[in-house]
Amino acid sequence: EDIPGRHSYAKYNNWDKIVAWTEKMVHKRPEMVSRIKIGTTVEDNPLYILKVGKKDERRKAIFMDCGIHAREWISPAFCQWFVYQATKTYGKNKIMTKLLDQMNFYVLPVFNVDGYIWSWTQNRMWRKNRSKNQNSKCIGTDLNRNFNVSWNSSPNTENPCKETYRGPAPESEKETKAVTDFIRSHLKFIKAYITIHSYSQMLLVPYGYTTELPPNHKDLAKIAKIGTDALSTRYETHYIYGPIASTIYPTSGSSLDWAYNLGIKHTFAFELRDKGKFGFLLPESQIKPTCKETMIAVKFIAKYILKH
Ligand code: ING
Ligand code: ZN
Repeated sequence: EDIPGRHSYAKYNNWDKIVAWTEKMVHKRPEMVSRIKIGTTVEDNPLYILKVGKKDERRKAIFMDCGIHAREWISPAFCQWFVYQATKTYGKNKIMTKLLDQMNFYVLPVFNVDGYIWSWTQNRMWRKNRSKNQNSKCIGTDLNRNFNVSWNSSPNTENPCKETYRGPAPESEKETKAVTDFIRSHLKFIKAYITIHSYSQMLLVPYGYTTELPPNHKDLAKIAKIGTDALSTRYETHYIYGPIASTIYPTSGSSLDWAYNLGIKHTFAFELRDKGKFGFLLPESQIKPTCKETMIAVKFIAKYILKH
């Protein structure tokens, strides 16, 4: 598995390797995995979703995205691991078999493809996408401030030179638009939205743009508690959980709040390892343990969605 130059789940893979990997996954399991091109980026790279599940589209589904922020490399690594483990353990693991027999997973392994490439080739700490801004030399919009939910309400989102620039309008970015169009057109079936970030070891629920709590807050908190407890059983990794605004910081225009207000009643944002020792530069030796523990929590959420 771990051959120099080749795709590996124990390593960070560049965009070309991830594209080749998507083809391989479809090729290996055509009855379970299909690749959907949902759009293209500013720099004309393809945005691919892998659909994992039976051919039937008309069943409960979970949408999960990784890599909305370029430098959070552990995030795409988790989406790759998830697809691999799902296909590998189907028919062997009782829970995974049940999940894939009854629901679909739409997995977007890299949301911010241009930014991810930039982080690999030019600036490891890049966060935003790579779109040009009018009347500014600064590049990029923070895709996680570009969603149409209280879009213009928080500080540091107006200035194109800030890391958290919201863009010129809600859904101004091709990447955001591709994802929101896809989710809107599959809304009837999408019962949960999961977005993977790093770092901080948190499981976040709505809202970020207000300290008010959503109607089903108690439910969400219960799922987050059991999910993080389950996650910690593997390596004793400690997670905290709670609403974005009070647990990490207030945000506007995030994908999580947008998906929730669109009507997806179960939305979760993971902030994976670590708590700052390595931060975005999480060593490759931690990829597998991080993926294994996160898988436990994601499977728990999926099981809950299937039951309710
Ligand atoms: N943190 C997230 C950010 O966009 C977050 C926190 C997650 C906010 C989900 C809103 C919704 O700032 C990182 N590390 O990107
Ligand atoms: Zn992030």
